[in-house]
Amino acid sequence: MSAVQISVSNGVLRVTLDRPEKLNAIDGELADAALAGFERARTDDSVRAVLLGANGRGFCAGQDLSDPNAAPGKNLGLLLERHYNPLIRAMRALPKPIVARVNGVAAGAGANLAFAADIVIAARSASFIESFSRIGLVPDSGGTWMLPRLIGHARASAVAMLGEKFSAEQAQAWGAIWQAVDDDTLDAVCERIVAQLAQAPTRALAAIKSALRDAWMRDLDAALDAERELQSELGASDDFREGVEAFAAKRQPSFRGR
Ligand code: T3D
Repeated sequence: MSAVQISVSNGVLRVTLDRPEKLNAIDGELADAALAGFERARTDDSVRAVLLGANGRGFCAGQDLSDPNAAPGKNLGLLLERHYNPLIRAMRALPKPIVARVNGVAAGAGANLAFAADIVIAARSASFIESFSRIGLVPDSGGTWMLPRLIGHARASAVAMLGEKFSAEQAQAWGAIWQAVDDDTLDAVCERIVAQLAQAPTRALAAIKSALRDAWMRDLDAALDAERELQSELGASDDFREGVEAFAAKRQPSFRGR
């Protein structure tokens, strides 16, 4: 049985971590299977949005600390290069939106996996912990890059150095996630959002994702230039034509992602 379940329906590809007995801790197999899911999302034209979730009581406990490949003395940099970095790169480069459904604790690389999604919804009972410093490591999986951008340097320093758990509500208040929702509404909220994204103008969402991501490295002039280029492309898209026609006709648009 695979450590990750992958399925596609109604334009949504679901990547579901499935090692519940280990709180979905990441080993090489799980990381590779998740990467294969995002690769399929990239190449399958029927996929217009991704839902990243997990089975069991936790979202993901980060690196499987019982994995001999990650034991003290091993070259962890190689492990990152082989498994974690390709996964985070694939998520950030995917020209389709990713919704993360965080149902319980998200620790270490598990937290940063969630933060690499475009929209993060967490159950109110869920929590996040940058647990790396507790075992003598630095936040990886993009954490050092993502955290200060999401929550600011002061909070990023504290959560990374202290390694204290913070709640879904705290994560929302800090801007690390989009929403903390009542536990019994988590599925409904995630399904509604991912279904909406799967009906949205996919090329525009891809442009929004890349423009926002790249803006973190650009000055205003470069961002204005990038917006000009993207808008030139989108202005010629079928979905823009449909959006404008639907607006004029006072009807709901039917976007096809083209
Ligand atoms: O190779 C490298 O190391 C480089 C890459 C690093 C990336 C990283 O992610 S480093 C960070 C690794 N993760 C952690 O340090 C988190 C360790 N886990 C915890 O701190 C806690 O378990 C949690 C906060 C995640 C959850 O706490 P709690 O109280 O809800 O559950 P628990 O009782 O601690 O854990 C439940 C079971 O899951 C338990 O097993 P048992 O005793 O029932 O047989 C526990 O050992 C196991 N488990 C939890 N986390 C991991 C794990 N097993 C393996 N690896 C884990 N990360």
